[in-house]
Amino acid sequence: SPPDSPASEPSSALAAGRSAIKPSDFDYLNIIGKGSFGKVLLARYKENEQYYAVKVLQKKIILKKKEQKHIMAERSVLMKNIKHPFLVGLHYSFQTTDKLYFVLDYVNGGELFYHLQRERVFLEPRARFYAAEIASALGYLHSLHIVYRDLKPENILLDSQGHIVLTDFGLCKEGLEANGTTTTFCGTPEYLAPEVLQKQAYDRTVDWWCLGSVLFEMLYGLPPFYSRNTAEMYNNILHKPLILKPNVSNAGRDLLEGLLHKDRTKRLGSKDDFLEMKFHSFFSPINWDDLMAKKCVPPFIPTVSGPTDLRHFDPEFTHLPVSTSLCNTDNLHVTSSVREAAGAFPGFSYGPPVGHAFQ
Ligand code: ISQ
Repeated sequence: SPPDSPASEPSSALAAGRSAIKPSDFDYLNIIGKGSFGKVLLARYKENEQYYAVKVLQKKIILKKKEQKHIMAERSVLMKNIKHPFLVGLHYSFQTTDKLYFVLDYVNGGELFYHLQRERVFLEPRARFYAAEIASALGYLHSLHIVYRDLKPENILLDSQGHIVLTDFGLCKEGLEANGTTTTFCGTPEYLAPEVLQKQAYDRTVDWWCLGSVLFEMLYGLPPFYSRNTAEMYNNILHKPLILKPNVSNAGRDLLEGLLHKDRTKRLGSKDDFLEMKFHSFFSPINWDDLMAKKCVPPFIPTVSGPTDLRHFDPEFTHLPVSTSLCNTDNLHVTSSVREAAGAFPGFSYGPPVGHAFQ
């Protein structure tokens, strides 16, 4: 079959008598993210004219990187009926011979760290609000036995109202990160916990380290243990004691010391997970029920004129032409690697339960 025909598989959607969703059901308007695996596009679903972020991954590239287990894990993660106010929602996944597609919520308030870099640091109430929304999302994932692991700045977005949206939980570790040529001033893409750096066993407590790293960067303007020399920074993460300058409140510094414990068994969250955040004094101004109900007014509302306002996305991506990039780059010929990749993702496709319209 030609590369852009749907891969035939007995998905639940097909079994339910619904016709499979396919690439041509969308208009692709812009590229909004790009990496080694593929890209993220702003797309409009023709049937309801709603906007979605469609993540397109090349099967053969995933296979070359031996990442298919990881991607299938991502799909099963996304299929665990994950619904949380601060996690990006998956509407559909489908595949063609040569590509995997994820149809996700479209979020256009920009990366949290895009706004942080414009302002250098956030005041504590603002940092607290974002840290609380992120913590509640991590606690929810942990309750489903999911470890995010790769929480990093580019996966933390703001929606148009100013709420946090985490993307890419479990998906392509190094999959869609910006190409290294981006304008981000200090290029540590990930917040590496000591146990991850040392390739030791890790558990859900890595996520609390990452939360500590995010909070530290929001309050101090640089990641913890930062050095422009990467080797030195890794050494700092493993061996340098955390020294916190006193321009942050006692509660804030106590929380950071707990989250950035090098020994994961002593880290805040190692015992009662999210509950240890919930009851920490730094978060005492937070009403967690209101937070979850999105009743807490965001401290900052991104400027966007509407869904197609792309001002917060990197022009390096948005200025790329869509037509040449989406369906037909190097896949006009069914090569042996395309053939090999075609059947490597059985059961990938996913649609909402029968009786639920696409939304
Ligand atoms: C949703 N909206 C904008 C950008 C995105 C990047 C990755 C995943 C989902 C997204």
